Amino acid sequence: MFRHLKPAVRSTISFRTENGWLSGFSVQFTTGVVKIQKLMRLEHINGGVTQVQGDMRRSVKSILKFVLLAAATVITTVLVFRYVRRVEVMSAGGDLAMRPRGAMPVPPDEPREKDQHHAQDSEKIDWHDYAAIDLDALRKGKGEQGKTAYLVPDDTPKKEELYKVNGFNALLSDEISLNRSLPDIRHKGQTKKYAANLPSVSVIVPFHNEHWSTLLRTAVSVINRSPSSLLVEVILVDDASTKEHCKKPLDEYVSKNLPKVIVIHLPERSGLIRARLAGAKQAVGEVLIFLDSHTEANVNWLPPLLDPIAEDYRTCVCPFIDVIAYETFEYRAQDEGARGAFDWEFFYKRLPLLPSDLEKPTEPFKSPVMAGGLFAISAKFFWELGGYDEGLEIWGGEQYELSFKIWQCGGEMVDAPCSRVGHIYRKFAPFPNPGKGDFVGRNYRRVAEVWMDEYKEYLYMRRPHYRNIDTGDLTEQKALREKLQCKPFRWFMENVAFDLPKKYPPIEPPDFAHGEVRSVVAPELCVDTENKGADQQFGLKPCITDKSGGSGDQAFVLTWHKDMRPKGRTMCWDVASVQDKAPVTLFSCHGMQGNQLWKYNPEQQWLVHGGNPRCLDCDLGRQTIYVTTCDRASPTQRWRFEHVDMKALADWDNMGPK
Ligand SMILES: [Mn+2]
Repeated sequence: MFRHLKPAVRSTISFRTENGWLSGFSVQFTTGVVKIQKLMRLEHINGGVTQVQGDMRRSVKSILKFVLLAAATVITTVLVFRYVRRVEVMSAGGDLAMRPRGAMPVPPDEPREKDQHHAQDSEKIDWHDYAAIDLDALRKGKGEQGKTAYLVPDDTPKKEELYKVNGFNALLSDEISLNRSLPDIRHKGQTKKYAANLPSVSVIVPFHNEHWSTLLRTAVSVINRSPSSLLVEVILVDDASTKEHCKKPLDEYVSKNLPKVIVIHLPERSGLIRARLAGAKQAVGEVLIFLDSHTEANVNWLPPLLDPIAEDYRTCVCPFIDVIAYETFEYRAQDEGARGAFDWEFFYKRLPLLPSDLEKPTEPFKSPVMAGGLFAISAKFFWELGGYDEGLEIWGGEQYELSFKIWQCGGEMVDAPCSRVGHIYRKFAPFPNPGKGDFVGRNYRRVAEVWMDEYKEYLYMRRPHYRNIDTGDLTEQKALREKLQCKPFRWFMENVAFDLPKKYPPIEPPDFAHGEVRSVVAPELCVDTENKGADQQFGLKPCITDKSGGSGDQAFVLTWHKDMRPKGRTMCWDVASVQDKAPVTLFSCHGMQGNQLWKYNPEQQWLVHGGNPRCLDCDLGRQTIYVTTCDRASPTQRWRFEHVDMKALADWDNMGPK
């Protein structure tokens, strides 16, 4: 019988180590007792024979003893913990005081195989630190609750000086508490539970000349909002900073105030990628979490990152990245989430969530590539994958390298909507180019050569000079791919990033038409945006090709997206109004048709707008343009598009976004 009881009891005891999650604690305990009662009842029903009943009484006795003992342990623990916490919280008044860590230190668990389900691993608990949440809710002051903050006065030379070297309002940061409170902007109305048995964590934060208070706030937020039983260490990797505070003052501050934080100083500038590797090599946690050095971990951020890894150690998990405004330090959501992707120049892009993702907005969803700066991966899997390619320089391409490796070599990548970490997106990049030539291009080529097979040609088509960059030795990377029997890139494209080519086609389809758009009835007039910007109307001007020295913006492209763009710009002709003679304005191209859908009809010489078709028309006297009901008899609705690709037009229905 005790064999049956063990799991329940063990879970209660192990729960003691989870840093006093009090409410969950009593739930756990009650569950344990209920389980015991259930077992007893079961035994009673089955045990009709006297002897069994005798055994039963002894069993009941020992169970009761056990229950009492367990209850006593639990109550004592709760009381002691409450006391300890209250005392330490009361003493934690000032800016630099942090909530206690290691009130009940727990050594990191022995590394375990995480790729199989174990019965005791399936138990889920509520990991929230409600005491800390309640305390945070009471905090008031500058930047508290993630609210917009200001400097008074706001125009000091000191502010400018710090802005210049950081790209954000660092002076304001100094006036905000290191352990400021943040708004809980997760989905409302439910408390998600995560495995009781989660792996231990090393957080790795590489930095180069990071500002004092933003760096420390990163570390403090991680410590305060992570269950101390899970967090082994925070490793700050100083990538040969030149600012004085990054050296001795940091070492001293950390050793005095932040026992879980370790600082590594790299002897020479190594770049983001190698700094991350240096941190990872020293880390002892089962899971490595990489963070930027100007971030803030939000409430209960850790369990949602770890739970999918506990389920399968080959899953890499990214948090949702929230926005910390560079000017005001306001904390807000970026959006409702999207899947990471890239275009064929390797710009990071995003793809919409799939319908199945939208059905479960709080569940982790698969993402083809990570944004790069913030993610959790088991150390075991990271090193199986060889970490990052050590041949990558400074920064650039590493998020693709790791993402492709993860997917192609048997892993999976997900974004966890319930794990939120704020990040300061800088106003501008304050650091000078490290003077290493086109290191980004070199990195891209290394990644393409090792992982992308025939798809690398799509990159080279757009950046032909990549073909001539010396990548250095790739033997080791290729051997790794061979050793791990990684899948081809085609598999990745067809199964993971399957909707990427629709939005970012490897080969751009031909445009339907391009050149000037000339009025048939008044052939001296052309459509001209005059280089106007968003939300501005435009109309007709004398055609500039008719006389030399004319200026304007009269070359247009009816693109394969089925929108009308001034050549070389990503502004689109947009009609938002349904009224008659609705004006045409410019708006950022969204590639989603709708208000920006245009088609050229070469027989009628019409430019037709929208799904509910109306035709481009003009007022010759005022030289304005608008859309209105199409009319075969109207001469002012006829336009000559300079070059028309009749073959592409004939294939209209098969082209472009659906
Ligand atoms: Mn950053």
